[in-house]
Amino acid sequence: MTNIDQHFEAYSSWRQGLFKAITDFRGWLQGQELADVQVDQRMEQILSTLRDDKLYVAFVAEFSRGKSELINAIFFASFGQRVLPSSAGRTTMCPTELQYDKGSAPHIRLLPIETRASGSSVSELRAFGEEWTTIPLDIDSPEKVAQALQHIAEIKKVAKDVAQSMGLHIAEEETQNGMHLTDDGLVEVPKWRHAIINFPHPLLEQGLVILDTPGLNALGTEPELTLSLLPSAHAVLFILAADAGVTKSDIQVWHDYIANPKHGANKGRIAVLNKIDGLWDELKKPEEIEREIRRQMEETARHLGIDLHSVYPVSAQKALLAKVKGDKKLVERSRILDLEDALGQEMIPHKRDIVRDNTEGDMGDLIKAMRLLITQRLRGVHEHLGEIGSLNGKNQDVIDHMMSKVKVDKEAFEKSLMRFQATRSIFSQQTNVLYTHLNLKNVDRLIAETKRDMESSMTTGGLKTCMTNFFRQSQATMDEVAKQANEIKELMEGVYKKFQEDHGLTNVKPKAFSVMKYSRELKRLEDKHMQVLSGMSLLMSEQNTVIRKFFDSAVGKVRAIYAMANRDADNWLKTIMSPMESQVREHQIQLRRRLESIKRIHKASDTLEDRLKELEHVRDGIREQDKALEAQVQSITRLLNFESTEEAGFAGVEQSA
Ligand SMILES: Nc1nc2c(ncn2[C@@H]2O[C@H](COP(=O)(O)OP(=O)(O)OP(=O)(O)O)[C@@H](O)[C@H]2O)c(=O)[nH]1
Ligand SMILES: [Mg+2]
Repeated sequence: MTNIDQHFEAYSSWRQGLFKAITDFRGWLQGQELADVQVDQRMEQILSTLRDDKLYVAFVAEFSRGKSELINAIFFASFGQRVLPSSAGRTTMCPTELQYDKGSAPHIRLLPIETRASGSSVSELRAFGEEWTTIPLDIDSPEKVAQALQHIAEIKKVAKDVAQSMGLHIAEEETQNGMHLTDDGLVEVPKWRHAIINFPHPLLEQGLVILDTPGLNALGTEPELTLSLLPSAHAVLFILAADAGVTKSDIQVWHDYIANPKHGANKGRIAVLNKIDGLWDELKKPEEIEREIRRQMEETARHLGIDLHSVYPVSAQKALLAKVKGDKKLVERSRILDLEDALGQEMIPHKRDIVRDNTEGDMGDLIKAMRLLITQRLRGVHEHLGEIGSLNGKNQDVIDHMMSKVKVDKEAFEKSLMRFQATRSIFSQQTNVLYTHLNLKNVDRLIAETKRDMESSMTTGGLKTCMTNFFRQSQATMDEVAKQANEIKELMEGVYKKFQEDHGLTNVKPKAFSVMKYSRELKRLEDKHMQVLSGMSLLMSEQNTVIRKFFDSAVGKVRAIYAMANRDADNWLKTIMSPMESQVREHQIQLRRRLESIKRIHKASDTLEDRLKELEHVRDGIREQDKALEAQVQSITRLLNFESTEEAGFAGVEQSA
């Protein structure tokens, strides 16, 4: 087991424990008839997010720094040989995702570069199998696997205008970034745009997704990668090579795609100084070599503006060799284990916190609703008990009187119910307004307008204004959404309050709908784009590329933000009504029960004692339920606070370390 495996296992067992606890809770709620359809649906949602939970780790660098070799060394040494192609010069020609879906046989899927011309993004094309070339992988033969994966390195020659129509940047000179020209006047371009490898591997099976990227040349050409895949990765490894030193273009990649200048803290970002074996000069003393490594680490840290301890010196090549040969000394000398440990420590807690926060929020709502329901039931029984108890020794007249009182209560409640139904129609009118703001059609209209304006804009400044406007309007719509959501909340607050006053229902405050998350995401996108643009001095011929990039990435993301807001608003609207509805339903049942009891006593078909006993029995049952609920909640809360697994997980790591 490697260090990564241990971190991952601790995380996986935590996640599985949580999954089991929530599944048990769900079963219990069903058994107790505490869960209605809506509660059950929400539990299912929470569970399914926990189930197909993915963890992304990306490898980014200039070409030939050893990204692919490092992936081989960290994750695929047990395969006994190099899995991903790694060689001098530009090797990986397209972004490559390694993952494992047990549902399909091992294979590699390749998206032809020509699909760039269609204007569809990679994420849009994921769902269209016929666009991809799929090649099965024969896992029993490492040679055949390595051979099949050579496709990632394939290039092809196309005419200049074809390359341009695909939005690829052509380098005029050998030293420039971009696609190279050949002697016959053609352009060498990657054959594939994106690759997805379905590969059986224990970590991949548990939800790890590894992203290998080509050097900067291609990075710059697929904006989806830099603006969507990388920012959402739970860990990004940035690789430098000791033989090349820190070059200008390394620094550029770091600043443009990885470092987060705003927040200073580069959470989940790790810098690797690879190829330290190049410094293992046999004629030098170990201290001298160590000093040289340290000097390079310091230089790296200084150039990247990070802490010295955040730079991990390794030799990917020697690590792979050592692991394959089982050479412990060399594994140690390659320093790969320190890096693996750091990777585990950066990425897994980061991911775990995200999962915890989401689950905690969703479960918190559910638990609150369940507690409320039990409190209400308990109070109902107490009132009922009091009422029956007071009948003791009373004559028929008093009982008659009481019965008519309950009847009056019931009628009053039914009238309120009618009012409640009327509010529902106002509620649905208001929600329609909310949905109109969030309608994707409006976003699409804004997108079309922006595109038109950008295309007719003649200057870099003009483009900037168009982009700023686009983001400003997207933000303004979010503000409208916030206003409308607040109105709905106030409406519901009024309804809740009236019910409480009239019928003594429990005090429930409807939750607010916050758009902060989306606004922040919009702002982040805006900053990112403005930053990219500000670093450019554009020639007219490059403007089209910028527009394309913008539409490929930012616009798709804004659309996705809106889609997410739509879904969340949908959930919110459901939750805002449901506590009220379940309370009303409960109250109705209780009123019916009270009436029934008194009726029976009135008709002398039941004795008072029998009735009291029965109610006490019901009350005790609810108390038991309450206790059981708290026990379940406690075990879930403990898991969410990492209490039990934290101990188990880290003890495990320490023992074997
Ligand atoms: N000496 C030495 N060479 C290494 C090491 N890691 C990688 N290399 C070599 O460096 C070259 C580039 O490695 P790759 O893994 O292809 O680099 P990459 O970053 O994936 O490059 P692209 O795919 O072109 O972006 C290959 O010839 C590797 O054998 C190392 O630790 N030491
Ligand atoms: Mg590579």
